[in-house]
Amino acid sequence: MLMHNEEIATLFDEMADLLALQEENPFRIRAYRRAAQVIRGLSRELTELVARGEDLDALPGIGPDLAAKITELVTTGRSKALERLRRQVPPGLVELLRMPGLGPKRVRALFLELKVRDRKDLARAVAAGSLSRLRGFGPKLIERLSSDLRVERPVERRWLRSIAAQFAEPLARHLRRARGVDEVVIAGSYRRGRDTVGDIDLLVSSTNAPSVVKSLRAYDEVTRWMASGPKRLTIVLRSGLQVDVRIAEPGCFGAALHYFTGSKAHNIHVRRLARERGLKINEYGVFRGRRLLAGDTEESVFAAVQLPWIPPELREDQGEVEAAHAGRLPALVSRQDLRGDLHAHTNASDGSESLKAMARAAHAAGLEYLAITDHSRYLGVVKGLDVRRLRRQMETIDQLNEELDGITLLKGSEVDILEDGKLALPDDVLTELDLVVGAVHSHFDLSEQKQTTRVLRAMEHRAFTVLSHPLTRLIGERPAVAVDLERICRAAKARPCFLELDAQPQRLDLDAAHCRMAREHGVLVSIASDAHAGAQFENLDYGVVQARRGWLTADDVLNSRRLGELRPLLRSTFI
Ligand code: DGT
Ligand code: CA
Ligand code: CA
Repeated sequence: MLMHNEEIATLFDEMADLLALQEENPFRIRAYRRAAQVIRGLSRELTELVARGEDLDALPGIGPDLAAKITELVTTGRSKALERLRRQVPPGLVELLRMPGLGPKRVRALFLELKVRDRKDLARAVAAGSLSRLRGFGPKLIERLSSDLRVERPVERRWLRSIAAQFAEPLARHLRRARGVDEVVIAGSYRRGRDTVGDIDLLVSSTNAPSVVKSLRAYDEVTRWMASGPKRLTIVLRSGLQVDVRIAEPGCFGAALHYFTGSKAHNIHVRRLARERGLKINEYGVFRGRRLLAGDTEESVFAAVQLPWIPPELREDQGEVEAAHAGRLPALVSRQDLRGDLHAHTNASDGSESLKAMARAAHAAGLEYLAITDHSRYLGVVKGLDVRRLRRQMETIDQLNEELDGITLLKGSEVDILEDGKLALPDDVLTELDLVVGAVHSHFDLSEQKQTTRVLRAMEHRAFTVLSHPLTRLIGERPAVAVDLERICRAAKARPCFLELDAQPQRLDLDAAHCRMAREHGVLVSIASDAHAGAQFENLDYGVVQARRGWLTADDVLNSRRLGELRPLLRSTFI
């Protein structure tokens, strides 16, 4: 049984939740949360580290106790401590903990005083009006809970693309090794780079379908065979991820790839274009009557309808077919275009590695510059830097820049935008920085009018450089705040300052449509890793995919500039 990092991290998060519900020692709880975060940032599987007998204690945030738990999970697939905790806490309480507004304290109160054990109980208690008796449950919170309870959980489960990748990529690699397999591509929404995917569509080019099926049978992560034909199978992996597998002959692989990459709307548009030219397109090729014109490569399929190849990220029928037809497809930004990164954390705030380690990792990721933007000290953010610590960090950065080769550190801060639009650090220190990344971390529920005014006011600050994760969404967890992004774009253009595409896979914020909006307003976008560990410069790959979905070219991206070009742009934001 192979356990993936994501599964281990999820179990650690669950441990933290269960401990919190028992009012356990906050340090222990935080240790599990931090371990989960560190594990998600690792670039190698823990299973592999354990198998090689490597020292897990050496990982940041992992002490001997957690190391032992990881080893137990990896070798036995179980954790006795977790099973004990699960027996002690009613399972429905953990789900309640995920409802906005409910932390461990409130869930405990619900359980102890009203015997609420799950969502159903909670709905009953809300309807009976018993919540108002409890401390810490104001009318606003009760109203919010009551409306959240009315929304049924969506039946369809979508997966973060980054998490689906951890299960889909190893399967693709496994199949590539099967006899008679030419090529394996993950198609569907995954290939189009959507931030979430409903399922995985795996396309295999092979003349030997039985060998592909045999290889699938030998893959021990498959738990369920749902539908099975000689060339079309649906399976479910242990993680719960569903995978549609299609096997295509090499001669029609390009047509199948185009068909199963989608989107459906894009396919329909291209098919209509083909019909107007007296052609027929399907997953087997492009035909005139019964004569096959094209199909082995995607390029040949597009060429048959007189179109250039369209990058998968654009295939949403959002004008890409027209643009291709007119020869006006944008030259999309690629990872190689990124020269630096303007948002990263160290262990001075909530990151897990030192300044120097982050600088080295950025250099190893091919970057020329890295802005260190630890959190300002303010409410929600633990361990944020106050003025004294920030100044000391700035001095250390100056010293490091003397000694480091091939990478330049920039001095920055991720500063909270307070409810009234003020920044959470004093002006004098802000103006000494190379850049100021402003972010909303509180008061997510303001009206659109108030939220927009708040952000616009922050952007007026003379030292403001980049608006970080402008929508402040967490995919699948927290919706976007209500802001008028059109107005924010206009203000950013006039000011000038920049918008960020935070590339953490769970944020990917700006989203694709808003990237496109920024581009149309001529506002440069900073594709930023928001790395909290050296391994997380990989986030940039996800950010680039999202930027491509937003039609961005290298010119539209702030950090595609070399440092020499970047510096005057950063300075131009100071007023
Ligand atoms: P997902 O899985 O919800 O994230 O989204 P997709 O785009 O991966 O959708 P999926 O898995 O249902 O189908 C994969 C591709 O197969 C889809 O992007 C286009 C193609 N496809 C599926 N159904 C149809 C259809 O009825 N007509 C056409 N033209 N294409 C289809
Ligand atoms: Ca799919
Ligand atoms: Ca599918």
